[in-house]
Amino acid sequence: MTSLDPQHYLTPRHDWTPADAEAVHDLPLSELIFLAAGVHRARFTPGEIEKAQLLSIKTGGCPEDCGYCSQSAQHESGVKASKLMAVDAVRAAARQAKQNGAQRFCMGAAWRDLKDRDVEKVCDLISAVKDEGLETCVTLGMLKDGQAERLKDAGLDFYNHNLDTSREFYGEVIRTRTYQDRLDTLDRVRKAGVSVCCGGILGLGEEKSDRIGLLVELSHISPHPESVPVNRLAPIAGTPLSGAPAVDDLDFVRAIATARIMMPASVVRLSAGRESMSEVMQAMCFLAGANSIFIGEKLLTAPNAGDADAALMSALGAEAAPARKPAHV
Ligand code: SAM
Ligand code: DTB
Ligand code: SF4
Repeated sequence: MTSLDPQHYLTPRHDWTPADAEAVHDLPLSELIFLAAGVHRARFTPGEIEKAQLLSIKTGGCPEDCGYCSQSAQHESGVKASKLMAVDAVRAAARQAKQNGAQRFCMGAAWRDLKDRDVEKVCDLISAVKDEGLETCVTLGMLKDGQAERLKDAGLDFYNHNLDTSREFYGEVIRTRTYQDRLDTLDRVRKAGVSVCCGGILGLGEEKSDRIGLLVELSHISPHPESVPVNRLAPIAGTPLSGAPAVDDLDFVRAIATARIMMPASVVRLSAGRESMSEVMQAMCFLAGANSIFIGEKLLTAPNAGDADAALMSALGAEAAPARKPAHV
């Protein structure tokens, strides 16, 4: 019998089975959201939403074949490849992000993996962003032993590396790197003492069981990722998945609520795809326990909600503040 008492879920668990997760996911929607909201308020200050700003520091020309991505050299998305940005331009973008209310600055590079020759350059970018008084995050593809330690020494707080979908569906989306490759990189990040940002994408053409499978895999990472981005596919013309059926709004809300319940201490980010969501749908996601967003006009290459967020935050009466955990847990 699935408990409807939030207390039952407050201690992070790593033994979730697909059946346990499905039982939560399939609760009547009002029970599911009420439960998720209970877990959320027990572990965080409700109404506080963390704000992160993305910047693509090296765009396009990526050798990987991720079926959703505008930056793969294997797809005709029209995104032009560019070189790694210079420190001054990144510093200026970080300063602007801070003025716009961001607490974290996330830099993404369209690389399969981090090459040793680029490590020092990326370290300089991390140090510059840190100097501006922001939390730092990078997403640079796969890491080798020793690299995460060097990034940490430069001031890195978070490393983003997503599992994207379930283990079973993964091969339909990406063929150039394995699920295990991703888990190995996440392990290196953790061992270096860098916080883990790891989530996935809904709307790739997956089944409900794949959405549940993704959440189960994330919950088996120990400790749970500190940050769990849940993206809705931003469909990009020219990519193999541009025509994938959109995930139903309420199914998306169910996934957010299930993530909140299964990973009670993690910050759950309502990530890509918000510009295609109504205010009401986003409000349901926050009620269901999402407590972080990307701000600004642009994600990496795709548009983001931008100016619409001021109205959204005001309509929600939400605080532009870090998603803080209460002291008693
Ligand atoms: N190249 C690095 C990597 O893949 O690890 C970092 C950048 S990559 C763009 C980071 C993540 O963004 C992907 O793992 C995926 O989950 C998400 N993403 C990329 N394109 C997306 C899209 N069109 N819609 C939603 N999420 C997307
Ligand atoms: C994540 O999970 N979502 C962000 C961030 N991590 C790097 C990226 C979203 C990318 C959306 C598509 C684009 O801008 O190209
Ligand atoms: Fe490359 Fe990352 Fe895009 Fe995959 S998601 S094609 S690794 S930039």
